[in-house]
Amino acid sequence: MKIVVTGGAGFIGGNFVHYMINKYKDYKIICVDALTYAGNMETLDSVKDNPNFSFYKTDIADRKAVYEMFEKETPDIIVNFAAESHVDRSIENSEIFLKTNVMGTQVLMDACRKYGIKRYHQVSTDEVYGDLPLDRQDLFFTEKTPLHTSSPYSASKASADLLVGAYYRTYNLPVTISRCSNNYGPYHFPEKLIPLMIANALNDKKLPVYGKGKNVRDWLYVEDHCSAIDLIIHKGKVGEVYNVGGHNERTNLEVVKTILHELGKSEELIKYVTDRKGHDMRYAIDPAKIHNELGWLPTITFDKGIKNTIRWYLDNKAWWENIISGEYKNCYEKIYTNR
Ligand code: NAD
Ligand code: TDX
Repeated sequence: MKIVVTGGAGFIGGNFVHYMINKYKDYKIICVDALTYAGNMETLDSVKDNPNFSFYKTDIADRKAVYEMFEKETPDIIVNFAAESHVDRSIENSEIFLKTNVMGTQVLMDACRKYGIKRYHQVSTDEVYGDLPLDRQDLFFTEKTPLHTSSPYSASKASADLLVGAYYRTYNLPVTISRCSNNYGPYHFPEKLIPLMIANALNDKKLPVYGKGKNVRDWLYVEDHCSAIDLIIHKGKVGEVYNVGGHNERTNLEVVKTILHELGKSEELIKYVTDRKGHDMRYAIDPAKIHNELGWLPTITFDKGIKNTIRWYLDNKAWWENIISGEYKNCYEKIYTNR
């Protein structure tokens, strides 16, 4: 089996590459990644010399390059992780989000139509459903919840999902879509809540909590997301959407305080800053479908996962210190100074 993993030098794609290489010794994993600010070859250090792994530095929106890769590799399955993924950046400027997340998806699916494919899998997000109110704990996102987006990022992901559905209906392209809740774990780029708070706490820098910190996210350890996608590409039904989540809801403040507690740091490091524009209040996934139909269940509790994650950031300082001391520094200043 030959599987193309786009965005494999990023957080979830990188974890998925490791997961698949370790689990399927006879599969060929082909990583396609443009190496944007979020892509990092160091994430692929341990697999880069594996004979079952190859790497293309390619933009998924570059039709010529994508077609060439298809001609050379004749893949069986595409798993599309490649995306601009940070909500705050999409609020600053959404242009690249539309190009990569929507047009990149189109190019990949056109290549699938032209060269033939067993499965095109789109890695989507729970953010396409919008948000839920804090005072309705009985409500969850199901696969039937209407798309209702808030940020330019989520609008671009929802647009891509609609296009994937259109290619299934119109051209019979064998597609599946997964919509997962917030991931955390190793190799998470330190602009996102959990790694940013770990890095700042370790450096005794202020921890910028948006608004009052009451927004709720539904956290899933990244390896559990990888196992869900593995099941969907092998056993999922073509044309279907699968929600992925583990009922691990936490307010942002709870998450930040847990990190401070685990690191033995003072809560005085918390700094409440101006809220994110259009900030979604609560995400909460109902994973009943993937559980009932494919037998998927998460295996790592939040308590265990956050400990693993903090341990990983302590043991792999070079990986993230390289990032926060480089070009990303300017972006951090832009988002957080005078906020
Ligand atoms: P990330 O930002 O860490 O990684 C994205 C990767 O895609 C990077 O390696 C980057 O270089 C690459 N990339 C960006 N533009 C590209 C392009 N035009 N061509 C080729 N490669 C390109 O993102 P992530 O957090 O790993 O998210 C991966 C996917 O999962 C995204 O599609 C995201 O929408 C989705 N998702 C993320 C989460 C989460 O909590 N992080 C949750 C649900 C869904
Ligand atoms: O400095 C911060 N302070 C803060 O309070 C940052 C970076 C975030 N936050 C808040 C905003 C959110 O309520 O923490 C929460 C999580 O923020 P992010 O880590 O930026 O994630 P989120 O906006 O929830 O989106 C993530 O999950 C869904 C991913 O980045 C998306 O790619 C994915 O689709």
